Amino acid sequence: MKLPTFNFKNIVVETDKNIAIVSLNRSTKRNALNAEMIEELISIFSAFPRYGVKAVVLRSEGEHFSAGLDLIEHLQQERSASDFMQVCLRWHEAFNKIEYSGIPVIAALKGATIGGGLELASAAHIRIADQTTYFALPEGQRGLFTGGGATIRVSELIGRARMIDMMLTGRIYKANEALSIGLCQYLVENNSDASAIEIAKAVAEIPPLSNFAICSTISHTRNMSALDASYMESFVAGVVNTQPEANERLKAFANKTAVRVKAD
Ligand code: 1HE
Repeated sequence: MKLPTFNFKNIVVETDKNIAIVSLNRSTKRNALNAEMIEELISIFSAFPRYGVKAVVLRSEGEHFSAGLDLIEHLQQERSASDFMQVCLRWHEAFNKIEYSGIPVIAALKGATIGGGLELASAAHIRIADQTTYFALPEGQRGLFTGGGATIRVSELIGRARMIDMMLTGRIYKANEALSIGLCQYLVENNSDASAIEIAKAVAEIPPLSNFAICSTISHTRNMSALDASYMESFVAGVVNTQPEANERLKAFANKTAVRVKAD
């Protein structure tokens, strides 16, 4: 798989076979998300499906995943309410591209995963933390409010009460506790990057149609009635579960050549 050369200033994109590795590359500013970086994320996540990317690792340079909204840019731009609404629409565009892309995105988290950084992480399909990772929503302390989809995604991950508590009190969740409340699904000793790459390579082996269904259908059902969601599920399953790749895998199961699902 070959991607064209992109002239990004705030992110770096590399490939490893059929997976792409997107690194936030603004560590001197603790990977704070400025408007330009959001545009770059929109561009790259829009491009991935065209180049056959099978899975994505989203990681950061430096010690912190992301310190959230670029507070200095926000201050200096003297934005009006409608200016900031437009900013939020671009954040939503970027993060929806990630969540609804149909391509699995694995986030490798470390250090500060704060505010908009947590909003970005929560758009990924799998979050891996290491022992340095911590999560916070200091919006209240800064006199701000979340604008990148946290009201939907973070509240879904941990529940409304915990999210409101984080925003009101500035409560910090360190890695262990974060794992137990669902802010991340994996906690590794060190180097969440290596674990994310390993998982990305494994999920890249899943048929693309299955990945497309897993990494978009479940998100789409959030806005549907149970009746409509089950109808859509049957529709998607009708297409996915009759694909030739499924047939091959089921034949392997029948021939006893496929791996068995065992706990030990
Ligand atoms: C930044 C930002 C930023 C660092 N915007 N420039 N987010 C926050 O409230 C978190 C703000 N940041 C911090 O609390 C700390 O910077 C960290 C805990 C992440 C890291 O601390 P430290 O001691 O390693 O770094 P530092 O000295 O605070 O910052 C290093 C540089 O990064 C410094 O720039 P410099 O030019 O003076 O060297 C900082 O200004 C810069 N920097 N964080 C801009 N966030 C859509 S709405 C979303 C709303 C939110 O995201 S609210 C959460 C905001």
